[in-house]
Amino acid sequence: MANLNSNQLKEYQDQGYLAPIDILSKEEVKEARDEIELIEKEMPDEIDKSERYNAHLISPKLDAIVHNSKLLDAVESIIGKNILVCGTTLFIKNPNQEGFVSYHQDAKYIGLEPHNWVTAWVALTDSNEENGCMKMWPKSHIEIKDHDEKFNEGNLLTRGQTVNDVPDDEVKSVELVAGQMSLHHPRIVHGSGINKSNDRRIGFVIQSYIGTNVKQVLGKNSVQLARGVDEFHHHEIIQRPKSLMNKEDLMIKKRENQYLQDIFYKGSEKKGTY
Ligand SMILES: O=C(O)CCC(=O)C(=O)O
Repeated sequence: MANLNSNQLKEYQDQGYLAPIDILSKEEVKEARDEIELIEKEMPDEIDKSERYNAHLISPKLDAIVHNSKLLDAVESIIGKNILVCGTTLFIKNPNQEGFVSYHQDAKYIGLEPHNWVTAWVALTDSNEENGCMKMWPKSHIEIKDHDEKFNEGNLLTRGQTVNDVPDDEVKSVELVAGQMSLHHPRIVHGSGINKSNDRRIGFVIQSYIGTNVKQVLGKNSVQLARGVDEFHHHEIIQRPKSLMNKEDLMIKKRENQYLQDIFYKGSEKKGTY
């Protein structure tokens, strides 16, 4: 068992995030990156833009990360022993691209209520100041804040959701070595800058692990059972991938990503890239 100890749990609860936590070996990182890059080569449209979501449904290596027992032990410490996975996102920043993520709170637009959920950001490359690592505003998870929707160029968020006036001197960079992860609270304000390095920055984000009591209030979301028992049956349960880029799994991913688009753009007349 690799449950969080009481100091780690306290830090997560006080600060709104916890990092770094060692999860994957170098081999596991390489296998996952290789599988992402193979999908990008063979089926580029299946893993980019509005299809960057839920790649674990077509990639056994990413699926193995989602169901990694060490990772789930840490998640269990936060949300309890019955755990569902309601989605993943690949946040990839290529060198010489202007991609950034504006400061935002996930809980503002993801539609998961109550906030008995946690997001795991798994580094498949090193992630640091130079290549645009995650930046957290500690203790900002107390309440939901106002967001502007900027739909700005280069913003990797769907609507360019932005919390203004985040105090620079309070923000902390979360530097990770490939194979480590951070865990963040649904209401923590976070964002990231552009990649100024010569390699890709790849974050595989399990967004999110939810307790079985959590509902999707903006639309529909199927889930995988990661651990324990689903006593509430709020969501349709989907299976783990049968094989890499399997036809049936590709169709399930397409359907799930359409549900997500419906959630992300609900009530919006504009549509962004993602
Ligand atoms: O990968 C990034 O830079 C941002 C990711 C993010 O916003 C998230 O995991 O919620």
